[in-house]
Amino acid sequence: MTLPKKVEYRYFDREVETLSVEELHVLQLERLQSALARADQNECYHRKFQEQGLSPTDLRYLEDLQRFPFTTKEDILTNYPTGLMACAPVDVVRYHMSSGTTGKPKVIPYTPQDIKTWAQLMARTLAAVGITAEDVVQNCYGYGLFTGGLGFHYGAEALGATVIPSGAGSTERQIQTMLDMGTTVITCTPSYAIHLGETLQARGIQPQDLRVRIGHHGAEPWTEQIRQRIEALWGFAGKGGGAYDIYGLSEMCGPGVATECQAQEGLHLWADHFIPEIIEPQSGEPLRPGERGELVLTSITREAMPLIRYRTGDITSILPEPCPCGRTHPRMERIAGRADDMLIIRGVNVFPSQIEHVLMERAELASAYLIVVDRRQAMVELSVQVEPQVGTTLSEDFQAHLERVLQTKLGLRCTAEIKQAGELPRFEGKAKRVQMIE
Ligand code: DLL
Repeated sequence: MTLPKKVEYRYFDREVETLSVEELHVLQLERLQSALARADQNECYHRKFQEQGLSPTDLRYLEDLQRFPFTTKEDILTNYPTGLMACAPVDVVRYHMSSGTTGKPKVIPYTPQDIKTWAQLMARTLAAVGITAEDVVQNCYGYGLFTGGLGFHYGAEALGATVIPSGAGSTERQIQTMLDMGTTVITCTPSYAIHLGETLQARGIQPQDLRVRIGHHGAEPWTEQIRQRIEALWGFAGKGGGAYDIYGLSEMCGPGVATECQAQEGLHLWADHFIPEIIEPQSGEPLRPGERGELVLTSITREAMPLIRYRTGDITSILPEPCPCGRTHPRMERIAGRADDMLIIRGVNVFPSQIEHVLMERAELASAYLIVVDRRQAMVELSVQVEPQVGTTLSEDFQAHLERVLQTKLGLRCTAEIKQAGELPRFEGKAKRVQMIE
């Protein structure tokens, strides 16, 4: 019998990452009190607190946070561009912007200290998946208003790794760069990791021709099946690495709020900077560890724009068991999707990630797919467009079979449409997997 290889867990700041829960709570309380005091200097927050008859000094225990009001995306947008800022404009050294689907973007200001904190958090995040100063990180997240590019860039530099700021897209150039420069880590969305991997395969480049051993992927939901596909395409396991999930949102800093560690059993949420709560999305009532609901985050070290009880819209749960890596920061399960991405089809709720889960279990299907929701008739119709892997011929009854499987697993009738290999869209940044026809 071969025993599984023992993982040597890496840390950036072991002391902080393994603080006892009591020590973590003491630190959180102290930081939360000053974050509330800081937020209270902002007119809008001050008014919100007053309306509830609260002042920052009313927070004596961590549990008191639940008495404070939620902050929503609408709060940021109605105070566009910088109405929620808690520092003087002269103290801002950078703005990022996160575009919603409609209208104005959310504007996120940073002080010099916010940039430093973020870089340190990202260095910690990268180290948690096994990246070291020896690594060559090819950063294929978009640079610019999106936080992915600069977030990974500063973090990798703070770790002492070598960064190639190659940005999103230009797949042929990305491949040449990784071959020539001996890239050992790629950072990009999971959908781009698939696209890049498929392109390598199509060019006849084998995993052993490359030194890439780690992929750090986030900015969009992805399933365990996609992880397995990425790891297989890139041959990560054979090189002692893997494909790891990283979570973040511009409002909190960008990437670096939570990451998987080498154990790949949930994402550690850095609780010395962010306090998580899980609530029932409709009622706002708190949920217990293990129960799935909306993630609410309070940033306790952000200077330029602290956010108190911010409703992220992301659906997850806090995992109650300790992690084998020894980190004490709470773990959350991978994000199932955003509450407002949930599809309600003829009364059945379904997340696109649940459909992805079913599709990606079929080895004969390529990783590209498109979910089409047709709302033109009173009866909403759901169809799923898929394509075979290159060089695979699907059996004649495949379509009917897939429709049956989807119906059984989702409890929902839906049509499967088979496209030609390579016909469906590929993505360089965040994938758009759902098309609405209204
Ligand atoms: O996507 C920050 C980021 C960049 C995270 C690179 C990871 C890697 P935003 O553009 O503001 O920021 O989008 C944030 O993306 O609320 C989630 O809905 C989604 N999201 C981010 N990471 C994940 C993930 C960046 N690992 C929004 N799994 C969030 C699922 C994710 N969804």
